[in-house]
Amino acid sequence: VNDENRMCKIVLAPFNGGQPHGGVDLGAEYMMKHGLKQQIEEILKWNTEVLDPLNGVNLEQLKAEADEQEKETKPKIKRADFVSMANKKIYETCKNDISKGEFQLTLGGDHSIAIGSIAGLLSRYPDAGIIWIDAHADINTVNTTESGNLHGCPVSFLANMDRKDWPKSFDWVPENLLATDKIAYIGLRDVDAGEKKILRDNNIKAFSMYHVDRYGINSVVEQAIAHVSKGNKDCPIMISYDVDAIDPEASVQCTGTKVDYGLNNREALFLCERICETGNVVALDVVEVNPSLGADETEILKTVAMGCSIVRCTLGETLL
Ligand code: Z70
Ligand code: MN
Ligand code: MN
Ligand code: MN
Repeated sequence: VNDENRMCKIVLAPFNGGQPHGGVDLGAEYMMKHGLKQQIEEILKWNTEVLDPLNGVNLEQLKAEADEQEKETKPKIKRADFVSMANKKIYETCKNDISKGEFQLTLGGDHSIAIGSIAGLLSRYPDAGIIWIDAHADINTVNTTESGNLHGCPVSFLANMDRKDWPKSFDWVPENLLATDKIAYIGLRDVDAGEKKILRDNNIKAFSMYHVDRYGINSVVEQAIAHVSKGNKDCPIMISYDVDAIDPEASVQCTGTKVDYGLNNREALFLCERICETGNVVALDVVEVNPSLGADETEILKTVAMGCSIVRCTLGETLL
């Protein structure tokens, strides 16, 4: 790719229907207000274009209608129809409005939006490897989920697990599925029992905080890259980054499911820098930034600024 003409397509995904908290839909807006687009243009010298797949969709109303209806029906999976609709739009935008060679940056929103973003990425790069940075594995199936929140399930949807049991209202399937040997996790420390079994049964590569402590972040990232690349030195790589991977005390207080003892700030950004350095990173999600959960302006600023730093490091800011 010609360095002078690098294009970053910024996909806004202000969606909160995959989990219980309001406010995570504001994550994209806050990162944009923090100057993310200008930073990408002026510091990194990339061209940018904003895509807004949910523009014109009355998200608040659709969510209220879903919740009203589900008060009576009490489905096991919450807001399946709403999550399906939003992700289909995100998927189609990522698939149709981004070309090979352009960077796909998706700003959430909760982590359910990765169903659409990753499905879209896989339409261009079917053999892409996914590095999933999270305190959680987000691989519950419709049968294992205890919460019914779809932000805890995107990986199982992408891999088409338990497809026959999906709610009828989740009415589309990505054309290119995610193979379970093309994902690696970093940062795990709050994984449900059912998820642990899925990780074990499918032999999925997962680095918990134990492995970060045991081997160090450098070795862990190296192993994650090697695993998802499968010996292809040009294997396209996507990072799906849930900011709750990062330690709340270090910087990320404003997220829906805080878990103690996470990545420190340097570990959190180093992994982006190292994956960038491969020259193979083609896409990034930044999700679960929830400005409405901040106790004060400083907490909000720290979380939002970390979201923006993740983007800049992934695009190469700190590489000399
Ligand atoms: C739990 C579930 C989750 C994020 C919480 C939690 C999932 N495993 N993901 N916060 N980002 O509900 O399935
Ligand atoms: Mn998480
Ligand atoms: Mn939990
Ligand atoms: Mn997540």
